[in-house]
Amino acid sequence: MIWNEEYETMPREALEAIQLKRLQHVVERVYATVEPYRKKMQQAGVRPEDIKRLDDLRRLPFTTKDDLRDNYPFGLFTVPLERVVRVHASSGTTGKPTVVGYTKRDIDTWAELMARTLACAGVHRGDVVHNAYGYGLFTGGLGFHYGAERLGATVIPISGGNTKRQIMIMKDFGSTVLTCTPSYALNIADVMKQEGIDPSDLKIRVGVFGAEPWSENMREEIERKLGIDAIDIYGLSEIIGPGVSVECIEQKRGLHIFEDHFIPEIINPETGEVLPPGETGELVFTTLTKEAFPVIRYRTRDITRLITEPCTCGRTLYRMEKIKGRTDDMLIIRGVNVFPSQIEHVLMSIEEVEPHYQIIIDKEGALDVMEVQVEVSEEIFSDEIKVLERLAKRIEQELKETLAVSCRVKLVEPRSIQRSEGKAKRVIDKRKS
Ligand code: DLL
Repeated sequence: MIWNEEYETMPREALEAIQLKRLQHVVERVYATVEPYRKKMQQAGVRPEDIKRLDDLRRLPFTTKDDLRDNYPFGLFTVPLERVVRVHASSGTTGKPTVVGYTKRDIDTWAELMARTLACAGVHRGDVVHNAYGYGLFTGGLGFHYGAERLGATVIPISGGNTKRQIMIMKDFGSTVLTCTPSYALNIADVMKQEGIDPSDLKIRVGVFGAEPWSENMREEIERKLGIDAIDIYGLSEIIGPGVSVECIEQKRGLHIFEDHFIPEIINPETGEVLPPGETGELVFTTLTKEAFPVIRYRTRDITRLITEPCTCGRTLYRMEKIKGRTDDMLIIRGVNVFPSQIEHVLMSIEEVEPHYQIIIDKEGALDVMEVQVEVSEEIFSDEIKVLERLAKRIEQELKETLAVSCRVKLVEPRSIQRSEGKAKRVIDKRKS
């Protein structure tokens, strides 16, 4: 089902006309109300009236995470705090969190976008949505909650953690939709197996998973283990939270971006130059309708490409490919660029290993060394040492072929790698400490 037929299937020309009008409005507003935006625009020699065509967007300066930090906590809000009815924050691994604010109308927009998102993933009125995204400053829990309510589904606001209880509730309440991070979905599948629960005894039909990168192979693994359709959803706090883009159940290929609210651009992360459609680079977003916290050309650091070909689902909205990694995720191992997603892809294609892994980077003398720890099943772990060694060597070989750099593989006992209840921590870079 398409939640908002008018906007989601609009001819491109009409959509672009709306985008331009909204863009002009938001640029005027930040220029008039937010000092740091005005200053940056003045330095770049561009005024709101210079935005005459959509292409003029590229004349505006970028906004980065540092701009948000420099104006912590509320410095980039365009409205007084009395009009802000909610704040969220992104955790951030170091230092202060990034704070974002919503007016009443922003919350309403977000609920509409999340209703569209869920509908796009094949969720409908009458579904029972088991929402295991974390509630709190993280945007996942409440974002899904409001969207599912707007859709007319029944929400179970379970949040993350206490996996055995989650499974009991899913079973007893007849949940039909599971929403959580993909790593937590796998964790749930494993606990079900341990508890001797057959997923086919549950009514879960579809999962809407995001908030962290996951490979195609990981999707297959989740779909097989839980017997469901697994849909990818993308978003980030700075833009609105979840509800920026999502795959459609019809294709599961590429995530439709709600372009009447957000303009995507792909840039070369080194030069800042805008790349032509179809090329891979850093994703940049401008919000068109947010009131309290609009952002202009926000550099997400996420790497993807835009797909402009039409989709069979009927939506005219462009799609973005599944996120490949982040510019700041990229590991440089002895001068070679490595994305954790490439490692995941290889691991998930090897039948003998489990989908639980961690990447540990360290230095030995001047040399970077990378160790990939991955769990194997009980049966394999109790096999002869020789068998294990042979398997580790085989994985090392496959990783080397894909990554063009060698690494060590350590096969570890089942359940020895810490399980995630939210975003998984895959990489430990000891060179940084
Ligand atoms: O993770 C919002 C969200 C909640 C999205 C629930 C989807 C579902 P932040 O905590 O601000 O917001 O983290 C945003 O997470 O820049 C990406 O690097 C990563 N990310 C989010 N969704 C995906 C995805 C939420 N589907 C950051 N695939 C983003 C890959 C994702 N990475």
